[in-house]
Amino acid sequence: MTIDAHILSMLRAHRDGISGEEISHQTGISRAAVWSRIEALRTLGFDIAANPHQGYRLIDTPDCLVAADLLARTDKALVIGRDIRVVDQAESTNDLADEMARDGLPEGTVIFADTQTHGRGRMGRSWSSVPGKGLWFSVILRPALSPTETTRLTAAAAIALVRAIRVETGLAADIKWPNDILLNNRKTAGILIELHADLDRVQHVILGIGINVHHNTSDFPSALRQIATSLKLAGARQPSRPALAARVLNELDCDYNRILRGQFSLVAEEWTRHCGTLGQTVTLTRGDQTLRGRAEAIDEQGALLLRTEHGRLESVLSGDLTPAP
Ligand code: BT5
Repeated sequence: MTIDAHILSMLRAHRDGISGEEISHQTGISRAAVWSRIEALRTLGFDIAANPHQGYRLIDTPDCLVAADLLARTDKALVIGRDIRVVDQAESTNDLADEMARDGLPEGTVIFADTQTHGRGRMGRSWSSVPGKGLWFSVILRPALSPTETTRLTAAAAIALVRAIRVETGLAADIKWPNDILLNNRKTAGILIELHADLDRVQHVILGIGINVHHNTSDFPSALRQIATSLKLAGARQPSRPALAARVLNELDCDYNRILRGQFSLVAEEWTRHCGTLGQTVTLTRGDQTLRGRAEAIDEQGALLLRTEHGRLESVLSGDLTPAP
């Protein structure tokens, strides 16, 4: 953990205040150096009060993403969030994370961008990433899974997002298979898994997540205004991007570790409870193929089980669903 992250973590743990001396003792830097780090944090927007009796007290945190702040909030992470970086702008955080993974950065490293110029969805679609309005980030993972098993990661990310949104905003989101998080039937978050793999072994996986947080309708490109929403539009009162970011990482850490421990069934159970797609008759489109059927469950790989009109149970790993007429 960096010194700033350590200081923020102590301020959070001592809401009534902590002395400069104690911070200096725990971080191993001088009291003058503590004061100068506090000044630096104030410049970033952290409201930190100082008085001779109570010491330093964290009054308020800015809505911007600061790596030290996110690290301080995820300091119990087993894997995800061990290293967190923030940039102002990226073409796509999935590309940045991929480069970082190829450079050997460890799994669990997370990269956030305040905006993306070429944010993308699946199959080359674009992802709108307005500056300062949402969370656009990617996580490097190196799971011991076969390429087809990585579908489990989409399910894990989906339930982590549902939980994080509920805890931070009180809103109950629905999962639309495979990778959409919906509020009031509109998309508020999307998940993009990209693999770097050999035939039967995954080298690394980049898990990209986009969440619309502060958008008003006019912040979306016109083509999205009928289909997209944000936490704010769905009724969240003053959602905080850093609090939500840290919560998502903490929840993801929990679900990722469930998968590593062979407990995907727990993930699947929770996914089933939150998935609005199950029980519906749907049309699945995959390239120029279409399939109509009833969405019944997900299997142990994370694939959707679709009962076709002919009674066959098809297991599908990818595609787009629309309600069947
Ligand atoms: C997704 O694809 O939903 C995956 C989105 C992943 C975005 C993250 S942001 C961080 C990381 N870096 C990246 O470059 N990407 C990831 P898909 O299911 O294919 O949905 C794409 C479709 O969603 C588009 O064709 C639009 O219709 C719609 N869309 C685009 N931007 C949106 C937004 N901000 N909110 C809601 N819907 C959006």
